Amino acid sequence: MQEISFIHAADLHLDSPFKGLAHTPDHIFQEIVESTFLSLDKLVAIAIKKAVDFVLIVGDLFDNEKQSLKAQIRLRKAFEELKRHNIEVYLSYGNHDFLNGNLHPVTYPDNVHIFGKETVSHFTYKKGNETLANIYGFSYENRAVTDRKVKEFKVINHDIPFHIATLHGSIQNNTEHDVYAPFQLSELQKEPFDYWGLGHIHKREVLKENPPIVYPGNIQGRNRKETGQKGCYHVVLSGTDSRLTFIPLHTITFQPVQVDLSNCENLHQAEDLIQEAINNDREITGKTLIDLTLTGDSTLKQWENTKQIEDLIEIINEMISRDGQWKYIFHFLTNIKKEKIDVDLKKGEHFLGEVIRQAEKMDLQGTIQDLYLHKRARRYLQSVSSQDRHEIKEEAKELLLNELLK
Ligand SMILES: [Mn+2]
Repeated sequence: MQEISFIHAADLHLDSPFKGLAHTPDHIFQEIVESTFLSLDKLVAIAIKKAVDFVLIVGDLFDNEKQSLKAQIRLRKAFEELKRHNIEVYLSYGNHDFLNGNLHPVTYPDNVHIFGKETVSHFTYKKGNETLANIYGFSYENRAVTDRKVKEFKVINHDIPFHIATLHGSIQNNTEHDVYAPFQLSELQKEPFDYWGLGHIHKREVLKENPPIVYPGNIQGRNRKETGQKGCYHVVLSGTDSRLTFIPLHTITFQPVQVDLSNCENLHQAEDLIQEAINNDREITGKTLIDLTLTGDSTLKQWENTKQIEDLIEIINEMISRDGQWKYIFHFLTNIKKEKIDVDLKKGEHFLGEVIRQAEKMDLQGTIQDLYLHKRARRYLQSVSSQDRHEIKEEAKELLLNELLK
């Protein structure tokens, strides 16, 4: 029976600058900066180990459209290594590395097939004399593709056993990412493709199983929103079924950890509880950047105001970051349990009551809109979810009340 096997990856974001993590210790930051490249090396190693027919990379190979020279060279070496093992590569560029932004012309070895236009086209994959698959795709020529590219995907030559579509874009109702090349699930099922290899959304998700419609997610998390294991899919298609295996490629994970310090009387106990939570968290295995949330009451608030929590985290970090398999708390926030005072104050016909009422009415979106419309700033900003907005407002309110009630 005919069979093909391949690796499906997307969103490598090579040479991501990780600017927000520059405050981590030097040896850790060096590893963070190198992490996207190490994940690429792992991808190559796994493709060789599994002896796949080809590798699909569906957009955003580079973090920036200017395409860093270092990333290009590392990628070229990776492709050369795959060529030595007779593995083909089919790639397209996405919104982060759109074609017209590239500064350094680059020639990859001839096992690499690039979708060089914004119109959907295809390559035919042959194994020896046997024609096995058509692979379809397109690249972003400019930063945004808002057309419904899905309409251009048509199966060509039904005599070929496998048809694989690649698309860098978002399912229509996605609110967390910019919506590019939007599609609805039903649209992807109109043509008889055997596999939809998607890219753009950094969270791994199998949208549909038969035939598979898959976001592999990125290969290395880049910030506290990109948590957990990251990697690619190893896919085997045969005439009758499809087998998908997720393969982790990340070098470092981002992991949220929550610790409740409500019943904690002193900082020694707090230290114990935090260490314990980190040690017992089964999600934390290798090198991990920890995003810590501490819940507590007025005692925690006090420790925060006197910067003792910051000191404590620094001490813990010193202990957990030395090891080869280091861990590091790179970000923390406190979640002070609402006390009843808030509710009572809100009703009051006085200044504090007015502050609370105004804070709750405040239109945050309107306040920050200018920043999001700013030509340069908006490129660096992530969208603010309604949850984020709520948290920002709550934090601001808390801050005001604390200062006023001192
Ligand atoms: Mn991306």
